Amino acid sequence: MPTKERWIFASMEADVDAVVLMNGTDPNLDNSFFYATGIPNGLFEGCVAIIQPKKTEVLSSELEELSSRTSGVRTTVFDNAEHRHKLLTRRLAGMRRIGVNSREITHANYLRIKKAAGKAKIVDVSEGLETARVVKLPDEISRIKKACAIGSSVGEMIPDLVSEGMTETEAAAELTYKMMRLGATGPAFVAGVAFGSKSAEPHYHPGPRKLKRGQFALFDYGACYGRYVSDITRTFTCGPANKRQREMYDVVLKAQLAALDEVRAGVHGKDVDMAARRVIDGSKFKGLFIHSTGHGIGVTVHDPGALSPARDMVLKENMVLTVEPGVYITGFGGVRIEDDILVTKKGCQILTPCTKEFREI
Ligand SMILES: [Mn+2]
Repeated sequence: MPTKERWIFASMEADVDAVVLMNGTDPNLDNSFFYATGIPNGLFEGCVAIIQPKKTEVLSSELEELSSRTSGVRTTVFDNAEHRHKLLTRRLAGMRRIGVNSREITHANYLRIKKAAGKAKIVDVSEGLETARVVKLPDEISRIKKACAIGSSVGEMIPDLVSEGMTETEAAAELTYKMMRLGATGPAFVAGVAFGSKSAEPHYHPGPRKLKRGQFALFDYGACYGRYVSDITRTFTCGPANKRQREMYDVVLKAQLAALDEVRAGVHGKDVDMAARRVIDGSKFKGLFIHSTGHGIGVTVHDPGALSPARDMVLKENMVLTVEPGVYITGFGGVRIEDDILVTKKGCQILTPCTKEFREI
């Protein structure tokens, strides 16, 4: 397997001497900084990673020195912004072309790098970084698998953790608590727990709404482990489902299984999307699947990579993607079923094997 540095440079078309990634203040951090360095801990505000084909160096603040050093990355500590500028200027001296990640750098930091780079040309390598990030290396896959295993285990527990009368925020807290008790280093994002008609909003944040009998209860959540995440969705009804709820669930499950069946290296992402969309659009819920079928996961919940009619991509071995069709009826509710998968030569490995048979709370 190639080193992370080799992998990054092999994925870029641009010929650069180094890639310089510089974090702003939280939340304006460059996710590729954490991707490239692999450092699992710390915040790294204002820190810089200099990636070259054979070495990576982090210019770290004192606050992150231990996190950086214990991860095995070559580390130099700066005292203040002026010292950081001196160190960076020295490191970039003699280079002709320097890559930056235009998609995640702040404008202020771009100007700082430009100043330190002197006469060197600044090149945008964000596309190459995305190409690198979409196919996962073994260490990344092992962290994602751990995050997925935790999310999947908690998915099995949902009917025991959540009950009628509980609020969405209480249910989100229960899921988050269980994930961290199982070793997650945090939640991947605020658990999207949506009851009743709110389940028709795919990016809903939990509120004070109480679960009532007869409602949908949708749980979209994930664990974070060593900076890598999982993203899983399961939908239930509180008490027995009515006919329409059950029809929605069965169509979404059928669509999800059809999409999973399509996945293997060499297939187009838009064809996987189409496999799910065909099932839904061939049912009475035509037109109610309002997003794409999946996206990459990694150091972010929406990592590069898509199973979408709009952004096509040929699947490769070791991509990690979500497969998550849904049906949404405004004012009534929604159903989504989401798994995380590892693309293999002949198909895929489901990393979140939690039950998908229809379940009640
Ligand atoms: Mn997702």
